[in-house]
Amino acid sequence: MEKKISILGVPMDLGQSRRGVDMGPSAIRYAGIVERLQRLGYTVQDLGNIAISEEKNNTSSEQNLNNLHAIVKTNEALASKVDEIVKNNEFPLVFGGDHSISIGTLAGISQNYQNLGVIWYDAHGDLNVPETSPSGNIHGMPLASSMGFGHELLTNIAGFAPKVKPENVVMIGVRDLDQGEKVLIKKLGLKVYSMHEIDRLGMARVIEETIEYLKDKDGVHLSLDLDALDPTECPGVGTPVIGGVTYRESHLAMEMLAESNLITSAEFVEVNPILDEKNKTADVAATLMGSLFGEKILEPSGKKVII
Ligand code: NNH
Ligand code: MN
Ligand code: MN
Ligand code: MN
Repeated sequence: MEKKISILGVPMDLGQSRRGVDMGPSAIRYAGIVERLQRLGYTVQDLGNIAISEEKNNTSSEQNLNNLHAIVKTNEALASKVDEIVKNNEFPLVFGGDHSISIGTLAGISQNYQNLGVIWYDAHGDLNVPETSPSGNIHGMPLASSMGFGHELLTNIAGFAPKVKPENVVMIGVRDLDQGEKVLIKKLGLKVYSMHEIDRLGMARVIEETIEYLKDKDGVHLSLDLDALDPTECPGVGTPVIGGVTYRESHLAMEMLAESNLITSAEFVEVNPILDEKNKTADVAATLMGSLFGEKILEPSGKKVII
């Protein structure tokens, strides 16, 4: 893993319907993430937040794509910033904001890899296109968009498509899919560890298999939606789904990914402090990041942290 980490906040809430997720980056910073990563020996620079565009939609061909233009504009800016970070040999660590920002993160990262792997850790598939979306919310579309499915303005961020090959994607934690998403999963033959597989195999085996599946990629991006975790442990998310991954399982997953040394970029999204209980969800996000970057219970880290 790169020893230099560059943090970018994206206070985006236009990809979904609940206000407050724009405060996610602040909440994660407040949880002490910069200091935590510094204690682990990294050089950390916080680049602050990307400005969110307020551009209005303008044509009727853009139905069921709420706030399309603002999201496209913001993602273009995010993509070039992330691209710059990767080209500087720094590890891009992006804080959301809602999951629509993943379109920009992946657009920036994928320019720098031939064969990028992606781990989509989420209760949802995020595989909708405007024709299948029940909500018109773009945070339900980023994985489809990044594989080249959906409105051209979304698939073509940074001027090229697709960003990710379907065979390079592993989905973990899925338990709420819309009809069209199920069809796309079948059609593309996506690798999915739904809650059913996690229950049966256990998280250790799921991550072992994921590592094995992605080990030959030239980079692996982790896109972690906090709603993958159970709402009892992560209540601060806009679309909670009962029966999620536990904190311990997620923690183990991050430790195993750290040991694998495969992860080359990451984003943590959908933290909504307004819906949270005492910043619990942001604290979980920060702790998971600690583990992803190598924090271990039995190794000194300079300060007592509960992991
Ligand atoms: N599938 C639903 C939709 O497209 C919900 C998506 N919500 C998410 N995705 N939080 O991760 O609107
Ligand atoms: Mn338009
Ligand atoms: Mn998501
Ligand atoms: Mn989700």
